Amino acid sequence: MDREASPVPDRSSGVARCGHVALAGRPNVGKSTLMNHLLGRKLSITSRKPQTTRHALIGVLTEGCAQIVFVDTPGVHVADGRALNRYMVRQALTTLSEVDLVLFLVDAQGWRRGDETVLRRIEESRTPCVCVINKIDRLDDKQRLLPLIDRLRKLLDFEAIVPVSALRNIALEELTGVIVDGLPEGGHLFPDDAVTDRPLEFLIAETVREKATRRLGAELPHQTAVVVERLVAADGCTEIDAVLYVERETQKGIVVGKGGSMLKSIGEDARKDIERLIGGKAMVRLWVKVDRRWSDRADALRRFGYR
Ligand SMILES: Nc1nc2c(ncn2[C@@H]2O[C@H](COP(=O)(O)OP(=O)(O)OP(=O)(O)O)[C@@H](O)[C@H]2O)c(=O)[nH]1
Ligand SMILES: [Mg+2]
Repeated sequence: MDREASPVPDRSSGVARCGHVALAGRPNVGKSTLMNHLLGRKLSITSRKPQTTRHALIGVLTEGCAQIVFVDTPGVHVADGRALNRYMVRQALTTLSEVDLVLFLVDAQGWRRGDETVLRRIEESRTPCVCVINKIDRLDDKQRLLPLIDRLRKLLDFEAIVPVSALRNIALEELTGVIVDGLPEGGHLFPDDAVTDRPLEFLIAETVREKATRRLGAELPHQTAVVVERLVAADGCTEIDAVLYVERETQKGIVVGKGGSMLKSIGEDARKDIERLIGGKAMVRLWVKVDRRWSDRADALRRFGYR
């Protein structure tokens, strides 16, 4: 996705507004896709698999006087006992009370029980909330939205209810307008050319994790973490060494693939995205290591950046 593809209109005149806006919802509703498409660039990783996002990730959009600081959050789910899952849900829930506005995402296909949990937490946070009905491109009959909108109206006093398609860029301009109107007046929190608060190593590690998740789908367990061990810009090419950590030898075999073929494909997919990210050539070398039960060990979580 190119920066030029941004659906955001020019807001070069008017009152200066700035604030934090959380994207919240159950796993897989399209929070990260929506943030990327509102920003007009790929920042947060996405996949068909629920629980893709693990860290609260900031994406900054500056348009004239307005600066929106999006906070993409992990999907709120009933966490199993593992430390990683508890960390993810905590990330999402603490964000709700720290922002100026919440975008509550639901799927156009209808209300689900998982939505209820998120809604209750938003209500508790008392943060103003806009409800975004996503994936309307999947409805052949838009009339089917009406009962859902009716139901949503009764659930909470939303600032607005906006049906969109994040993936197909439908109604994103309208949504941006609604968000800007909901922001407090004030100067910008980030430099106008800022994109995120995370270092390049983080974005690269996440890109590798996305490619592994997409290539391996159901075969790859959630217990995969990626660490960039070396990042050196040399002779017009950025050299990257990264390690994928899994929890068992059998998982290692799956990620490496026959004769290393799977790992090679993941590296190739990642290289293309990384080159777009850094705007130059990259060389990506990947390794796979086993770190037993890392997703349930506090020391390992810290080492992998889950703080
Ligand atoms: N058809 C359609 N698919 C979408 C739309 N938005 C997102 N998706 C797809 O839904 C899947 C999940 O998207 P994500 O953006 O990763 O969802 P998420 O809410 O961030 O998920 P977690 O990080 O796991 O909580 C991906 O396969 C997206 O391509 C949309 O507007 N229309
Ligand atoms: Mg996500």
